[in-house]
Amino acid sequence: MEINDYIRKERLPFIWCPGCGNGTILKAILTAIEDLDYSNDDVILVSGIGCSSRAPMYTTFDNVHSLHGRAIPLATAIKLARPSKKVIVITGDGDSLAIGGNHLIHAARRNVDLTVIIFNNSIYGMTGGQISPLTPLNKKGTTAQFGNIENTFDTMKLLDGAGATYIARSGTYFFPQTVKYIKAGIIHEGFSVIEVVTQCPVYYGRFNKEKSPGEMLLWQKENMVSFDKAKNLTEDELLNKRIFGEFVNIEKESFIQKRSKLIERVMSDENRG
Ligand SMILES: Cc1ncc(C[n+]2csc(CCOP(=O)(O)OP(=O)(O)O)c2C)c(N)n1
Ligand code: SF4
Repeated sequence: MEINDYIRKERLPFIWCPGCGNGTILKAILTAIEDLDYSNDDVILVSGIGCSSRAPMYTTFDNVHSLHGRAIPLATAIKLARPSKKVIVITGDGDSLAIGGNHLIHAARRNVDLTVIIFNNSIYGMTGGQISPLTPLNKKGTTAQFGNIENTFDTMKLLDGAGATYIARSGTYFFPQTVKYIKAGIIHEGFSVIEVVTQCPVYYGRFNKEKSPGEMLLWQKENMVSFDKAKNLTEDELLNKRIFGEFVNIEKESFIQKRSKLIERVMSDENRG
């Protein structure tokens, strides 16, 4: 299938504002799925609530637009019921790390076979620019008009600590890398998360005087440092930079694999007496 075959054309135009990065990430997801040669029946997209969570509705896959923060438990249930399907969660930084943060860390701990794509625009877009757990220190939002005084999560460190077996960060400026990490995440057996830094010019950009979507993309070009390059930089040199690349890519028995073994054991003649 080709990328256009995955687009639900009757749902167009997108609700997204001009210059929003969400369309770029959706294209990266569909390019990855096209490269992997999956059909409509192979993939299920599950999202929460937010501008980013609208993405599945523009696709022809079976998809569920669920509740704010609750996409991961729903996706887990779908994966358990249909283990042969590739279940992909589409979520915002608020959806996944604020209200949905607990689900994210426990899915990582269990190594559930899901791929989670975090659209990180550093803000709550849909509800008007409130700060999220990924709004950088001192940056502004409607709930932090004099600058954010809260520290942010480092999603990569958080998920590494929680047990995720594939984690990567990219940005809308780095399209080929984004596709590459999404593909790697989808074929990975276990819990995979790809955080994609993206631009919300309407709320994040406007409040923070980042004038245009183009300038926001150039910010990524100049301030996102590759994982390998970052190893040779000091903490001071890395201040205010974001590192992109694959942070973790390990093999570990996944939740579905363990569950299959458990079912086999429980159903064995020995246990059934
Ligand atoms: C239980 C619940 N709480 C709050 C909301 C309101 N709400 C909808 S979207 C959203 C935040 C969206 O931000 P994010 O997840 O970062 O996605 P974005 O819109 O930036 O893509 C909030 C707070 C809701 N719909 N449901
Ligand atoms: S509010 Fe921001 S994240 Fe939402 S569609 Fe507009 S630019 Fe995109």
